[in-house]
Amino acid sequence: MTPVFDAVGSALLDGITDPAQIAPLTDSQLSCLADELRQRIIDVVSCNGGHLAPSLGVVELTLALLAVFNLHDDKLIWDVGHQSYAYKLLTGRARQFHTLRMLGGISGFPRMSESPHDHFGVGHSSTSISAALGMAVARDLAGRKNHVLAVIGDGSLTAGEAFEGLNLAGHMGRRLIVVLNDNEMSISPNVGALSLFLSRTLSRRWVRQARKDVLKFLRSVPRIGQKLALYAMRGEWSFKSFFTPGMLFEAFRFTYIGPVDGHDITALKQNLKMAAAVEDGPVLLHVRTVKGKGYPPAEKNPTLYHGVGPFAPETNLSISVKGNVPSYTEVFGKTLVQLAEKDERVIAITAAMPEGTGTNLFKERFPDRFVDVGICEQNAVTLAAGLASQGYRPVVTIYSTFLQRAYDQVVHDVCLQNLPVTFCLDRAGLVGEDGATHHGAFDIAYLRHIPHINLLAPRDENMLRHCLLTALSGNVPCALRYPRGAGFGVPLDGEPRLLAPGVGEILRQGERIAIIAVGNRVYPAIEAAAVLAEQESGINPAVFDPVWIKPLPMDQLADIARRYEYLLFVEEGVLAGGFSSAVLEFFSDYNLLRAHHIKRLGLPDKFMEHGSQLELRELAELRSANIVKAVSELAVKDNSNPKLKIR
Ligand SMILES: Cc1ncc(C[n+]2csc(CCOP(=O)(O)OP(=O)(O)O)c2C)c(N)n1
Repeated sequence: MTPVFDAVGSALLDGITDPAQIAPLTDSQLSCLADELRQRIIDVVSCNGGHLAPSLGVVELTLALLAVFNLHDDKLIWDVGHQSYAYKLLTGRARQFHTLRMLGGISGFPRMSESPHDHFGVGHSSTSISAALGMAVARDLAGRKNHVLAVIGDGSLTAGEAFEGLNLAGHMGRRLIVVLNDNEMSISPNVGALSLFLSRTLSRRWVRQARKDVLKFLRSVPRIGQKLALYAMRGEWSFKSFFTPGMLFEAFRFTYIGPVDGHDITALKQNLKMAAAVEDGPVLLHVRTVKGKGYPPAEKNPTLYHGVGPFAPETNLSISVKGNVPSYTEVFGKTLVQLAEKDERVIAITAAMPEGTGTNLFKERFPDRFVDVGICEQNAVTLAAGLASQGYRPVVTIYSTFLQRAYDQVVHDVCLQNLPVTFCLDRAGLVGEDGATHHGAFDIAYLRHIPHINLLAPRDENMLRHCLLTALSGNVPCALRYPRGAGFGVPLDGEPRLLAPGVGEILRQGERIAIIAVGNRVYPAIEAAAVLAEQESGINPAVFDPVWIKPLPMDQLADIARRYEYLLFVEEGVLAGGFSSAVLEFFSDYNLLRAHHIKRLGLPDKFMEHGSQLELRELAELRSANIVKAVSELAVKDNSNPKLKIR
């Protein structure tokens, strides 16, 4: 093994190419390494953006884990994986770390394909305990002895899947270590009864009082009272575990250890060793950390620094330069408040993302009509169904990728009963640097086949407002999909207006060629059409915005099929089962297909990786220049056929 360093004060981090180099380090060396890790994380995240506060909070925990466990043999799963930057730096990726989240660079989340030390791919929360249990069962079947660990945050612990994992792990009694990283935060402050149970308020104030009462009672027992009290005090540890979160985890048949200071490397190592020594069943080690630890602005405002764009660390202020154009999220958040002022039935629901979905405004204005369910997307959807069944107009505000979790609830609880729940799917399409786990690639495909649901794709932020009003005014389930980031900077009409169901808009008349573009691809299509029309080629495409993905604007589409021979579809979603596939099904069912020449642009049948949204759109051939090229190719292809020759 290469020695890590020879003198105190020299750079440790760059010498670490293998996690096995951590174990021999002294605690004071580890604490120097912690400083270096923090600095490197801040340096890189301030350039590339990323999950800053979560990663800073687990630096000591990561070092202690690597010091105690053998990552060549033991298995470690990070829940969500947004806190894994120190782990990446210590497991052979320090040299590539500057490429974090960049196209072709290392991912912002653990990926099995990226490193042999990423034992399980993550990005969506609360999977770690189930996956770890699976690995523990596999280990036992193979007669191996390695440890399996899951590190899960208190926010991620609110999800049903985490409890399903705990429940089964307790029942199966396998050897497994769950490390609970308790920082009292999800992205925003954690919610739910569980968070109160874990909180310091309960375990300090309440325990102190309970302890006093019990001792008073024991002392009052005639003759032996004093002895009983002494005995109880000696049994402090079990006493504490009875009245602290230990109660909960022990009910799940876990051995509970903690709480431990998550920034004290010595204590962490000791307690991890204790956990590793438990041979007869699962252990939960409760670690308390400070989110954003070591970078004061992030400690002060962990929500803002949970996930950031590039910023200047020395000024601590300029987190990503904001343009004048509002984001879809902002426009949505304001419009929802505006509409809720007039309709008391409107209730906003988020699954732990008030800031990300723009519902923080709503929360301030209508605290009684706002529900943050925690990271519980299924709960969000069925709760909405319950509200809708009682005459309310719940709006589930959620990222496209996270609604995947609640597919059955959308089908079974909402659509089957035709309940008027509105789903506002932010981050639909390519999200950029968060990559494969976070792209909203599948929503059209996983929603459009469900009976009763309506599905709208606004082309800009103004249209988003009309879509929202339309969804809230209907009597059926309705989903809107809109992308991450700034809108197109179009003027916003004073009042949102109702859209006629299943009616799209012809935005440009043309000849022989029609571009049918969905949502945020409409403007690039218009731009492409204008470029083409200016060229000598004589190509002059029409542009159609269907607005509605379901119900399809059938009359208009049928007309397009009759009038245009060349059809180009563009959508920022998977082609398989997506919008163009719906239109082609319709054309086929109604015998509308003639000798059309058709090309479809959309997301391919593979997971798109991370990179900027622009780069990824370029890769997926979804930008206006790609549209120009695709139309030209359609036309050129057909120029070989004199009968259909373009002018
Ligand atoms: C299923 C799912 N829903 C929402 C998210 C978005 N998300 C990422 S991290 C996070 C908070 C996690 O809180 P916690 O587990 O306590 O970790 P911390 O960030 O506090 O370290 C949320 C809501 C997600 N990754 N997965």
